[in-house]
Amino acid sequence: MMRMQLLVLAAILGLSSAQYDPHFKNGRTSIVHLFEWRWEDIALECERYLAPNGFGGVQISPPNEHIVLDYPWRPWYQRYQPIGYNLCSRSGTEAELINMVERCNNVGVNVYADVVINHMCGAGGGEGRHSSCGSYFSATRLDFPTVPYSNLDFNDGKCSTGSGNIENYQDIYQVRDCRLVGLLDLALEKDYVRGKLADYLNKLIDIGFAGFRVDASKHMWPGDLDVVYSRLNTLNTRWFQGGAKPLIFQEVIDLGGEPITASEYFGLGRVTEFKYGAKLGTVIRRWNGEKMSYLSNWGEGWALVPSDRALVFVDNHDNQRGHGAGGASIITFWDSRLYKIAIGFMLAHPYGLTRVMSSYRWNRNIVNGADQNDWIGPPSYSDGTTKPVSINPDTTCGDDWVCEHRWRQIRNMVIFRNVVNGQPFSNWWDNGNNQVAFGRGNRGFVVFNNDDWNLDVTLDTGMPGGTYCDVISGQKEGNSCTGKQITVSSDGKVHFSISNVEEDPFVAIHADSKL
Ligand code: QV4
Ligand code: CA
Repeated sequence: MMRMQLLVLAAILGLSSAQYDPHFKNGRTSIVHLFEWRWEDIALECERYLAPNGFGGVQISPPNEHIVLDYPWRPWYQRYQPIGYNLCSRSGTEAELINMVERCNNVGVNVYADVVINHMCGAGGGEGRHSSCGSYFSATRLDFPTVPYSNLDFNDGKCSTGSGNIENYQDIYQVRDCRLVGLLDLALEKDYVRGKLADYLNKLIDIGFAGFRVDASKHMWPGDLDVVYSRLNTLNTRWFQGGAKPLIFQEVIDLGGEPITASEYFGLGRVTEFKYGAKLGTVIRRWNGEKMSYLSNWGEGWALVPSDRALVFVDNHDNQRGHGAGGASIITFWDSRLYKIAIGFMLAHPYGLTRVMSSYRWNRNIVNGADQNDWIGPPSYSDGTTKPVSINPDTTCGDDWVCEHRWRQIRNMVIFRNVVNGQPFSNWWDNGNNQVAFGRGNRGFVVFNNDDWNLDVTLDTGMPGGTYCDVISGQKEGNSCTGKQITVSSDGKVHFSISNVEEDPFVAIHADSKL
């Protein structure tokens, strides 16, 4: 009885230190994925932009040693083909990585690593020292001496398909024990392999990482992951509370229709909710008769995973270029007007732990719906090294770095989410079509017009009376407003008018944008 009560107590107290918690500082609420950025640039960005603008954390590209591919030339995806767990990568050296984590943590911005632990490089990866740290390996002989892994550490014997690859996603044994697109599949049932993976993750935790995106989690057995996670250290107490566990968000693509579901991984950590961007994209594109008014019960009401298990995003590094899953409805920076609406909705809505994508531009070449240039890596010099992220005088980025997170509308909605944190979803209104509005208690209110006609309506906002600055068309600067001014009457009502042809057909006000 006593023991039982203690266990229950431990479970309750443990909630805040559990692997679902991002451990954000100072009331911050969102993660930004700085895809393919160099460590030095991320350190600078934490100090000069992310901390001052209230970003809670950054997801980085895989920090471990990876294959270097000559054909196609230095594709971004070479980083999803590990050679070992040394910490030199296309983004920089181990010293630069450590320096970055320290500098980000010192300004209260958490760092999450993308960890690739399901596999090593592709079976066709050859042999030699063609890797980011120059370690010898042989994909042909399944030999990775820098770990070391040998042919005993892979799943080949367990996979029953003729090709050795996953051929049928309806067969859970293939999905977990065969090769994902030819990538050499690690035997996570082996204690030796589990130990190597736990050592790698612990090295990152000790450096000061706050958690992990676990790549290809669908392709690993939940029981094996459980053992690896159970061996993880708690976070570095230089920056985090004693006993804090790393945030874990697992890449499980579950759009329905497969026997493996995201729910199998809920006990282990959060999961990436891929239905979120696919469905929201369909609504905002107004495909299949979908309308924004249907979003009144967005979240679990749309069969999304429970909010406290969800890591949500409009697009990710795969589905913005046709990899992975999500399909044509996914909205990206290429459709910037719709993208701002989608991100604005995501950041205003209380559901899920939100991640903003930050991309680079590449030469798209779409033939029959497929991008022939989906492999192109980050902006680079001719020797294949990544260009620094340059910053223009107007604070946007140059050299083909898109920096969505620096777009005024997106950055200001990241701040909006912090200001309304913990407030309930309230005062929903819709016109039965694509004009919708909602509040977050008495701390914030948003209105969207995604119809082909003007919006003109008086709404109950739940906000205290006064004049507020719209943070989409501009923002509050000192005591003035560079955008639209919105007057809330003493009873909380506002008359909104939003033309359908405005650059950004939505408006957002919050407690800190009051003039
Ligand atoms: C090729 C052939 C195979 C052949 C193999 C032989 O296509 O049929 O067996 O050679 O060696 C690249 C190439 C791919 C190539 C493979 C191995 O694109 O053609 O196979 O390398 O050489 C990224 C890219 C992949 C890339 C991979 C490794 O998206 O294209 O493969 O990196 O470089 C599913 C999963 C999900 C996954 C998603 C893409 O459930 O987990 O597919 N998403 C994650 C990452 C993603 C990454 C991986 C998983 C793998 O988000 O970026 O794949 O780590 O939905
Ligand atoms: Ca596997």
